[in-house]
Amino acid sequence: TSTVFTFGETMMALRGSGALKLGGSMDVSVAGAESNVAIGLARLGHPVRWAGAVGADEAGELVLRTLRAEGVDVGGASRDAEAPTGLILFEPRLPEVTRVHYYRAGSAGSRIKACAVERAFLAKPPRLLHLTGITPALGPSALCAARRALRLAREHSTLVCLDVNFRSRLWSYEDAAAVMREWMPYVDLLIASDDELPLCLPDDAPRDLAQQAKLLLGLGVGEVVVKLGADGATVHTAEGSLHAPARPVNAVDAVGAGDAFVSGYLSALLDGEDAAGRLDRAVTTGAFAVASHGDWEGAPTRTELSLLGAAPGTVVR
Ligand code: KDG
Repeated sequence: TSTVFTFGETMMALRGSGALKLGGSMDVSVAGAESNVAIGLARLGHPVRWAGAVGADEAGELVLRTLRAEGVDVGGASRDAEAPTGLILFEPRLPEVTRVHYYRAGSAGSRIKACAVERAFLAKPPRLLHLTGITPALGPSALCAARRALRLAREHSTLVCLDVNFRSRLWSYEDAAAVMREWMPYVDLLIASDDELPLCLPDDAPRDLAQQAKLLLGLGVGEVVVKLGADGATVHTAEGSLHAPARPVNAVDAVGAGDAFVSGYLSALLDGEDAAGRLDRAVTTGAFAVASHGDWEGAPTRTELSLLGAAPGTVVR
């Protein structure tokens, strides 16, 4: 059985080395917030199923082949013969500033069908469902599929994790807020950056983060994890709040750090770790992502987790 079920749009990713308009060469890979989490979990040894949709094209083959190679179960994925796999370009414009360009409108991933998600979910009812706020931004079909997944999770007592991941290029603040607010009663574990919390709360919510988290707990969310980037993260539960600083690393690429953080958090949760253990693994996997190029390439295996504490200049022989 797959312990974790997730889906969302995974695209072919092209990463240049400088300003895009100057041309040059690009590296080919894949990127998608949910599949980044899936790969992170698979590397840590957790069975995980990804059930997104790709086009019947070579880019779609690349997506499926990559996930398969990483040990992610893609048995529930679907192929759409009438739409292409989406494309994302990463343009490192300054050492620590990357521009993203999407070519994904009308893509196969955005046209994912609720019935395909339902089939993939029911084939192996999971312990945990992971969704992001990117999927409902992709279009009505993807929104409907995500809603179906939430309903199935409720029917099967599956734990629901939602990473808000607001993408202003894909939809408006108002549209995102309407969906996030509708979803809150279904969410057991909410993960968001500090500026995303208001999207999940009524318009008149207080500005204080701790008060916002408390309101969310009052709405029935079991656990609120606030990502603070270089300042670490804080988890709020009915028992109280706990903060962990970020692990210091030489930052080379922040893309994918949030997803890596989520995979570490979920991994520790599945292992039965307490809040401190969950945060510790999350800031560790997040740091690995920041210290490596690419969305998911730097994700650690279990034995690699301890490498982060090694002194600079360490050679592991
Ligand atoms: O978190 C990184 C991903 O979000 C990004 O690589 C691609 O899924 C993506 C998106 O929609 O922005």
